[in-house]
Amino acid sequence: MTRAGPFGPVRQRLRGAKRVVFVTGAGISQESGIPTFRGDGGLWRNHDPMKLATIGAFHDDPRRVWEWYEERRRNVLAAAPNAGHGAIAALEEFADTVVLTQNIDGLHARAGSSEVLELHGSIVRIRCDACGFRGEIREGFKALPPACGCGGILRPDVVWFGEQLPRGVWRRAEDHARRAEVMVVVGTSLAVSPANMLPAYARRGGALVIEINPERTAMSDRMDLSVRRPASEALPELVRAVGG
Ligand code: BJW
Ligand code: ZN
Repeated sequence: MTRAGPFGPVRQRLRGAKRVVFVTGAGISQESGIPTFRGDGGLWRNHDPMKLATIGAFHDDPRRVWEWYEERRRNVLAAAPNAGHGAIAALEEFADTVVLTQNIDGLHARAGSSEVLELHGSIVRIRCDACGFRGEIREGFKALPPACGCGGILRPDVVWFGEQLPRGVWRRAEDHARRAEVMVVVGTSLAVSPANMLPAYARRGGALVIEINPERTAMSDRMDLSVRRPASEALPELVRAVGG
């Protein structure tokens, strides 16, 4: 690291920035003990996404899908936000800060971020497509798949492959991306659409676009700066660069 820190090359544009938009993915929660999807140790190494994260898989075998989600719900509810989530929340002292997250773990809000758009839903929220029930349930379910009072089968309120993102959430996310002054893309492989279009929207709108990821991604070449460090180290430095 140089004396200017990892953000040295863009320091002038960061200092005093007033609208910072984050796009986050599983990598930011990896240091809270929540596994990522792709790469070494990723969930898709040992699990077939088409058997666990599609509505077809849920209809075929809701119990199998629910067993996987119950295990992950226990892990998420026992996890705590890390220094990366904390730094994003702390940035609110200096700039309008919005978090567009693909994560379903709720850790940004628990760290204190006040404007978080959950693009892929929430693993803590449960819904019933038969009667429209939607609510947070933190307790484990005794029987799987859990039944709704209406007789329908409950499901996690997450977005599976082939499903649309919640329309209002996506519209607001696009809008924030287009109006960003600085966009920071943290801990995502950018393999999944439409979330992976957000950096391009920001770029077209004239934003400075920075990536924080120990590994290269498919979009690294289109970033103004790629910081190859873990989120928990790089994000506190980013806050210093904007605020200090
Ligand atoms: C660190 C770090 C540290 C590690 N610090 N960094 C063909 C058929 C059907 C659909 C499609 C199709 N082709 C394309 C599609 C569209 C599809 C898609 O994109 N598929 C691609 C995979 C090909 N997308 C959709 O289906 C979306 N809906 C949609 O498009 O609707 C319109 C439509 C409908 C029908 C047909 C076509 C279009 C919905 C996507 C929903 C994604 N759902 C999941 C599961 C959510 C629920 C759950 O968690 O159980 O969302 S999949 C999974 O991937 C999860 C994540 O949010 C998402 C993104 O992953 P993320 O966050 O990027 O994680 P990783 O693991 O990929 O990367 C982690 C990164 O962190 C790595 O780069 C590491 O290096 C880094 N890292 N440690 C910083 N300490
Ligand atoms: Zn119901």
